[in-house]
Amino acid sequence: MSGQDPTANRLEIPAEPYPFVFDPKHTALLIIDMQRDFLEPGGFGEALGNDVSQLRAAIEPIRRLLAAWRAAGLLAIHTREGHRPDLSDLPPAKKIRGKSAIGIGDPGPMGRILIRGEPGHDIVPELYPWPGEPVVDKPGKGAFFATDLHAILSNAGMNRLIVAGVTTEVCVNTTVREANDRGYDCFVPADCVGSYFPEFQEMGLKMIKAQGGIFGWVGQSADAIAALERA
Ligand code: TIU
Repeated sequence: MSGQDPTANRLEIPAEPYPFVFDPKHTALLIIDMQRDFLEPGGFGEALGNDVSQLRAAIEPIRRLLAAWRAAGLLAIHTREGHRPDLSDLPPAKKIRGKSAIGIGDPGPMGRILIRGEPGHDIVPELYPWPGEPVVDKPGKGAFFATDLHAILSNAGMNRLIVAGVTTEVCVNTTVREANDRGYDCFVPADCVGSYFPEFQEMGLKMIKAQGGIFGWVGQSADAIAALERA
């Protein structure tokens, strides 16, 4: 594949467990669920008692990485977790999980919780998708489950992903594991992912890079940007 392509551009990012080598033409930046209801003060995440500042710390590093990615003319893809307004794609088990006073589909601070088309379901303004950038609506935690993400990536010739977004141990980890099983090499910039829980942030990243990079590579967004700028 890219190794036999005479026009292949092999860039290298310092990473754990060892440097991540990629050809930007065959690498997509995948930004997971940077949605207002998870990230904004007054949203669903905060209504559940979570400290959204832990997640908001990822916005500015992602914004810088996305700006560099777009400036290089590369493929960025955004995902949103959510469901149809009639809840027909919402598993009853997911609806009742947690026994929370407010749940998916209920009226929330920014419209119905995790329902497509509602203000809280949409992506934060700082990272808003540009026209032409695919937005993948996903009903589950993993971005490959019940979506056309794999088709979009393979039709575009992608074999590697840079995965950013929230939350580190839930949708980011699930997506990286799904991608790994489908043959994609994933680099996760640690400053571009966030968790409501500092211990899960740390362990979520350790789980990806353990055992020789069992699911992928972990590094820093500044090193990814520097690699692009050297190219
Ligand atoms: N996007 C994502 O991670 N969805 C979640 O539900 N995350 C939690 O941490 N709950």
